[in-house]
Amino acid sequence: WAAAAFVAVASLTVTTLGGAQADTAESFQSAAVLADPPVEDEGADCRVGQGGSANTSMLPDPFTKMDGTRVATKEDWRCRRAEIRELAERTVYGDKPAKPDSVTGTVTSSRITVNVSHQGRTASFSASVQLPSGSGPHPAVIVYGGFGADTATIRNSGAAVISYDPFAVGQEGTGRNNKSGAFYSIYGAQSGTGLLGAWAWGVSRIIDVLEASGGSVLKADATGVTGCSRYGKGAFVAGAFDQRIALTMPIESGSGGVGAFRSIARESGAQPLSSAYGEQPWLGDAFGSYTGNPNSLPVDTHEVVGMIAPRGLLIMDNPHVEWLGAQSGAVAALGGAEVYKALGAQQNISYWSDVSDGTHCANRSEWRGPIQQSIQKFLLNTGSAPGVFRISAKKSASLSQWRNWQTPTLTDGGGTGGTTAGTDGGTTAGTDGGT
Ligand code: MCU
Repeated sequence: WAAAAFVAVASLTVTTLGGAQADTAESFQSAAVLADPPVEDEGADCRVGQGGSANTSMLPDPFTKMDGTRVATKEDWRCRRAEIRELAERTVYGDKPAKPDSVTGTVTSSRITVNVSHQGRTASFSASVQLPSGSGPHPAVIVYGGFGADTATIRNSGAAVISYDPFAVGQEGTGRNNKSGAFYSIYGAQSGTGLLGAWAWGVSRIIDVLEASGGSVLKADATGVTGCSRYGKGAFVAGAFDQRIALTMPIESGSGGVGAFRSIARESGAQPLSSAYGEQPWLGDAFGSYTGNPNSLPVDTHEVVGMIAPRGLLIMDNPHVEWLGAQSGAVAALGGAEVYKALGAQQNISYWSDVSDGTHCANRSEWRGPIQQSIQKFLLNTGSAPGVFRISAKKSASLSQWRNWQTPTLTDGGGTGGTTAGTDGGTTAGTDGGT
């Protein structure tokens, strides 16, 4: 009953804040923010069964649960997301373990240190910090590597830049049996988790330290993540696997990143799945069984996009370099956008491949606006999200060829919202406040 009372207050506040005009994205976001501080994995308590392999050239239905029933409420989505997470770990990325036994560290205006210990093993890494102007505490964007990241735009938008060296957590250039870096010091050199999962784990540990620091320099509840190319793959996976990340901005992530695996396999010139698997141990060891038959994957990346919903997501792709498989990026974005729609948060996902310069990881003027808007909306809580799909004509995509399922409108019923849906069919919060 205490929980129900709290929900009632949260719903009431949403109504007051949003008013009758509030769009659904606003209501849902505000409700999420007011109801609870975000946690790394909201579905950690969900029970997930074995699940099987698929056999379909279409994108799997994000809304059909492992037991064959369909998601009907926003609360249902919570544990469906947990199923997708689990399937993605088992078949694509490898396991991303929960918070280790101990995570400590420091946050200053120039540096973050992270010390981890777990079951007798220890590891440390650090990241540099550049603050924006003005007085703090500031939100921050974790920037993978140095590639193509427009750090000036990030700071001009009012967020700090945390420069993250993913190789300190998962080193490139190793074989699959002798992986190294902080993650593998803790979980073993033969861990089946690929570098993308390891790097995502490192991002989560940085956020643990931000939380523990009390937020005097950098806010713990306003973190974004970005990177280009292999670091775009990394940013995508980090955002999917930590629900404390308010804004995810993968750039030119290609094969092994946002691009739908089924689509990559059919997109002319795109980096083949076997190449993305073999070039570096980015993907988990288990993905080796699927590079030749992605149709048997029980998940695809549109559902990894869905794991990010309803949080802020700005996917940027380059249509000029075939290897980057931008068409498959658009397919995944369109498929994942259906999860955002179902949650009433359509404005929170944007996709943009309509750019003129073909240079890989160029600093592009077209993206400055949407990056700034996204940072302001999702990290500073001002203005509105870009909410656009600008798919280059060079790499156009349509979802109808890729799906044989329809998108439900999820109601608020079932525990996290009121006990009945809003009378308008779900575009505003329930009026009964959960009583
Ligand atoms: C798009 O990301 C990768 C690509 O998958 C690799 O094949 C290539 O070698 O490197 C790209 C990258 O990270 O470029 C900076």
